[in-house]
Amino acid sequence: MKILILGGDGYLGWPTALYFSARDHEVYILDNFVKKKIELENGIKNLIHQLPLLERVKLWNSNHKNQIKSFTCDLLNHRLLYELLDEIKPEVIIHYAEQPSAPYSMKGREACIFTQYNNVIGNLNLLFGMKKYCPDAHLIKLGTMGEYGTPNIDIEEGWLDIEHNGRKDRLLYPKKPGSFYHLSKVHDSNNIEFACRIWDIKCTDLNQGVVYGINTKEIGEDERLATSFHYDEIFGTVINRFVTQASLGMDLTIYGEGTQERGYLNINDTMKCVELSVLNPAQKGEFRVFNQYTETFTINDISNKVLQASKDLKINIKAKNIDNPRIEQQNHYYNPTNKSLLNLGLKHIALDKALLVDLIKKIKKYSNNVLKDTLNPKIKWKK
Ligand code: USQ
Repeated sequence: MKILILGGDGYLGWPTALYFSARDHEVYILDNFVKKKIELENGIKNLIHQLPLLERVKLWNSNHKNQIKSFTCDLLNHRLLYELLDEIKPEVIIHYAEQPSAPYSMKGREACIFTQYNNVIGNLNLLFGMKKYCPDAHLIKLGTMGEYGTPNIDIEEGWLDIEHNGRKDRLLYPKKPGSFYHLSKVHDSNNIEFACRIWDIKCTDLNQGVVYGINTKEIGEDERLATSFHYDEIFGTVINRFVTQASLGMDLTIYGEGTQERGYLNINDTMKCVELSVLNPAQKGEFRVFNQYTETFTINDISNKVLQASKDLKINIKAKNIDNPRIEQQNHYYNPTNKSLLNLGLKHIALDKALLVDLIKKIKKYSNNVLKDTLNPKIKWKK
């Protein structure tokens, strides 16, 4: 299939490009490198020194007959985006090209507005471009489990059957997100659902949980193909931060009581979930939502697992509860479903001790690269 990956330079976009190229799909990448700009502006660096995208693509292409093609394009530049959609005529569009950090979006007015403008308008430009140039393409949009927040009822997959005053309807699930970033994804979901309804676009919105892991089978041990693993307070997700802290012999930073619960998945399972969505497309006019996580944990569950793995490696650390820089519910009900991907055959990787030991060992090799200062959370939800 002709697959266009938006945000193909990112933590997930790059391994997704390699995953589909290795499976003989025709892969096109598009990126505007804005994440790299945010890294520079905030003095953060990913763990492994990366080759620039074009060099990575060249390296991959030198060993594969199926060549990845890469373009620099900002989704905010709708004319260039339209030209590329017209030229490529993709059958599948996998959309990762958004500012992905909740803390960044809470830094202040400018970062918040950048996040929402970049994400929401970029996504709208894409929808208008698809309508005109590739109306039959299947849009696979990376949403987030954080769109739902932590409501006191079971979390369904995007939709909710409601009975109110004796009448029934199937409506979009009510959203209660916890940051301006998560809100941007809520706005995207609403805009896409409307576009499916009026223009017959087909979309799978993947409400993804918190991803962890450093590499995939295609990246293997070749660090020249490394993806952008972050451990800092802005782009580092909690498991990736904890294993980095463990590898440095530092105590784990539990925000607040650590009782907050979320859905998690391994980076390799992201690839599998996206592939299942590609191979089982939505229908024309359908706005389909899959909850893309494989296990749920509290922060305390995760820290206990990381502490046990550390003990095996003779790393003597503990977990420390620090003031939660975020405003989020600490003790809450959490019962989401992920049955759609399971029904399509998803078999998941478990977050077990062996996996964590391996991850800590891998990260330890790069401990000299870690900017320790960037591990401490400084961005607060409430000033
Ligand atoms: N947390 C800690 N200690 C840390 C870092 C985080 O206790 O050192 C806690 C946070 O308070 C939060 C939880 O870990 O309760 C998850 O935080 P996170 O930074 O790992 O993830 P989050 O900000 O929710 O965002 C990440 C991705 C985002 C994606 C989202 C999925 O950055 O792109 O949308 O995970 S979800 O959380 O399901 O919305």
